[in-house]
Amino acid sequence: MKLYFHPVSTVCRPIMLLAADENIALDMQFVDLFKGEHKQPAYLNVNPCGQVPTLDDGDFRMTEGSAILKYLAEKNGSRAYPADARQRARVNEIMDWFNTGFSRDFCYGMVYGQTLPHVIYTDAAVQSGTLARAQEKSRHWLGILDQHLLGTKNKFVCGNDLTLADYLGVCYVTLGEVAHLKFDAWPNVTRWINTMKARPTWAKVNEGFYQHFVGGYKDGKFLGL
Ligand SMILES: N[C@@H](CCC(=O)N[C@@H](CS)C(=O)NCC(=O)O)C(=O)O
Repeated sequence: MKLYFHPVSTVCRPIMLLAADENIALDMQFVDLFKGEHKQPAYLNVNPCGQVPTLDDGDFRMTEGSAILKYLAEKNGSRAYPADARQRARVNEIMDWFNTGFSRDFCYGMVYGQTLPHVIYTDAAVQSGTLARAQEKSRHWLGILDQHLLGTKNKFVCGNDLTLADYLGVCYVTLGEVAHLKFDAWPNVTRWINTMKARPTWAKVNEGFYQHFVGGYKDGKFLGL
C-alpha cells in the first residue's frame, strides 16, 4: 500500500501514528507541499483535490484521512477500531466531532487563521472579528472535550481504550502548538495529550511536524485561547 503524505500534515500524522503502532507496512510517498507538488498535474491526477493524504491499495484509492484510518484499521484487525457496533459507532462519532466543529473553529480558525497566508483575512477588522469568534468557539469545544468526552474518568476520548479517535484528535489538538496555544485551562485535555505524547511512536512520527511546522513559527506572535 502506498501513502502519499507530508510529515507536517494534520491529517497524515494520525495515519502515520496508527501505522507505526501497528506495524502496518506503507510505501511512503513524500509530496512536497512546500514546493507546490500537490498542485502539479502529476499529483492532481492521483488526487484531484490536490491534498494529502492519498492511499493506494492496488487499484483502490482513498483520499480522506479519517476514512483511510478506518480502512487501515479494519484491514489490520486493529483494536483501535472495535468491531462491536456501538463501540465502533462511538469511535466514528468522536472522529466526526473532531472533523467538523472542532476542526473548523480550532484548526482552521485559531491555527491556520493565524499562520497560513491564504486563510488569514487581509482586512484587519474581518481578521480580528473572525479570530475572536474562532477563539470563543475553540474554548467551547475544548470545554466539551475536557468535561464530557474525557472528564476525570476516561483515559482516552472514547473511554479507557485507545481508539482511532485518539490518533485523529490528538493530532488536531496539538496542531495548536504551531500558534503557541496552551491547554492549561483544560486539565483533562492536558492529561490526555501527555498520555498520547508518552507513547513510544510519538516522537519519531512527529519529528517533521515539530521541526518544520512548529519550529517555523517559533518566533510568531499569536492570539491565545
Ligand atoms: N478532507 C481532507 C483534507 C486534507 C487536507 O486538508 N490536507 C492538507 C494537509 S493537512 C493539504 O493537503 N493541504 C494542501 C492544500 O489544501 O493546498 C482529509 O481530511 O483528509
